[in-house]
Amino acid sequence: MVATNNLKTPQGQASFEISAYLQARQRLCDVALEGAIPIVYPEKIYEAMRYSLLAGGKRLRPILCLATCEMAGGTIEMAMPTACALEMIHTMSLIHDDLPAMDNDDYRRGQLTNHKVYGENIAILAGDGLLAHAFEFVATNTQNVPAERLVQVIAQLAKAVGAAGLVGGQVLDLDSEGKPDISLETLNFIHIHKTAALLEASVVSGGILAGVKDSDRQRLSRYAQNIGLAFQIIDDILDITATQEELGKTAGKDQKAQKATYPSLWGLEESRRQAQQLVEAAVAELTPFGEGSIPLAAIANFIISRTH
Ligand code: GRG
Repeated sequence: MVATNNLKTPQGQASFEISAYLQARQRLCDVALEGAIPIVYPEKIYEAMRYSLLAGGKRLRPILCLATCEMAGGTIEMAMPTACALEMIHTMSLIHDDLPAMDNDDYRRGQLTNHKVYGENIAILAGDGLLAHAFEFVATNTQNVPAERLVQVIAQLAKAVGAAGLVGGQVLDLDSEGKPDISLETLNFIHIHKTAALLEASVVSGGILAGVKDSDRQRLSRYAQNIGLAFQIIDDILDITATQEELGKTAGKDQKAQKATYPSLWGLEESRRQAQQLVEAAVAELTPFGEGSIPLAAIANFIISRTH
């Protein structure tokens, strides 16, 4: 049974229960993900893939995909395979990001990182397995979507992962370690690619599945790029202000790695102000979608009020 949007309009005033909405959507995604990777021989690799995929997480990327598809007139059923694929890709990037050769972290999503439990070799393969499975899953499980839209979605996901997206952002991020004085331009490049690209793919793929026209697709891209940068600014702030228990991963890592961050460039208060401005710009892109855009607007606001 698909959860409703919890839209309420008391005395003509629109209100929207974002935490109930996110919880319900998170549950839907968790159920779909639970069934997406059965354990078969050789069990070890499937267990490693499931260990990180099913460890929780906000499920923000799949939720964005579902919400955009619905807003644009599609259904949750049309978008769920893509939503699951986005979470598989995201989880792959977390596993690889945590490896000793990358960010070298021991904790993620409140538990030991994949390589700490399964070893580096299996963790690399678990990421590779998740990445490949994501594309197979979209291609073989999507129903009631014209093939040409599906091809566009697959292209969108691939672009977000490759050198024009996550990989490119990660390369510059690695280069910037120990260089606290990199420019705002470089910092933006890193996060537009490392963080915003997959959020953009999440939103735009939801729109493509529902068949949005080109001008709306561009609006969706701008909405997502803005929330992507706002998301990263808040991530940088939380790395300073939140505890390991709240984050589920090691806190205070940026300072230790002498990384330039938005707070290191602007300070905490200005960083919060910039994030707020980006969210306002994002929400402005949703105007033509009318009341149907309430969930996406609420998600944008959630991104800057989040505590983990
Ligand atoms: C190997 C093809 C390939 C790509 C990987 C390692 C890498 C290249 C990129 C790193 C991408 C990365 C880890 C970006 C950080 C994005 C980010 C802010 C993650 C935290 O996301 P949340 O807060 O986490 O949504 P949860 O756990 O809630 O899902």
